[in-house]
Amino acid sequence: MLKLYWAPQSRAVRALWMMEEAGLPYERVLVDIRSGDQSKADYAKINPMMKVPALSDGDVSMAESGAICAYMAEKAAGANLAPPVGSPQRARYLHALFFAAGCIEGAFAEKFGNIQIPTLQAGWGSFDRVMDVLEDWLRQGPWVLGDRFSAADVMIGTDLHFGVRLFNIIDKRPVFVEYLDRCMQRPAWQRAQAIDAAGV
Ligand SMILES: N[C@@H](CCC(=O)N[C@@H](CS)C(=O)NCC(=O)O)C(=O)O
Repeated sequence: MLKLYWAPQSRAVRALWMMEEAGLPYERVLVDIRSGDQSKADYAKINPMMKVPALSDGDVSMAESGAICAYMAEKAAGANLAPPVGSPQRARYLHALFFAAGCIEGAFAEKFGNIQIPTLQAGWGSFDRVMDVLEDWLRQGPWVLGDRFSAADVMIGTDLHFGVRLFNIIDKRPVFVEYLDRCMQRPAWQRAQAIDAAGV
């Protein structure tokens, strides 16, 4: 049985949404990060970074929300959450997944920490540049890959939700607002948000 280690109101909601999109049976294991559960030895064996989300699948376990989304897209192949290996759409798909982890996270850290790093050295360039790339990708829509919804939307959609709706650090560009409206209409998003709000 797949086990998702998660905590409400955290980055784990990315993986939660992905599990709901994937549609395979899974068990949720609450890791109370506000009480320090993530630092317990048993959990450190599952994710040595002692953060949520993490996923275990039989004898193996993994972490990093983007990797979990990619893994689940392969595992639940019938759910059609990734373009086929070798297809041209894989280029944007992989780009977007890595962009979320490598560039959006950095851009958020820049904003939250009010840090100034020369664009030449910052792996994400700059917050504004990251937002411009996202807007460019989403302008045509409806999804990051055009007509095809994919695990990349789970990552990008959750991050835009964090930035635009929860933390108010991203301007409400119409392209972002309309994209988020589409994300919110997905039943799997709604189930994940309901679980997250219930907190159990
Ligand atoms: N790069 C990780 C980040 C995960 C992360 O930062 N999780 C936070 C919650 S939003 C956490 O578990 N914090 C608990 C701690 O650091 O003790 C991912 O994308 O999965």
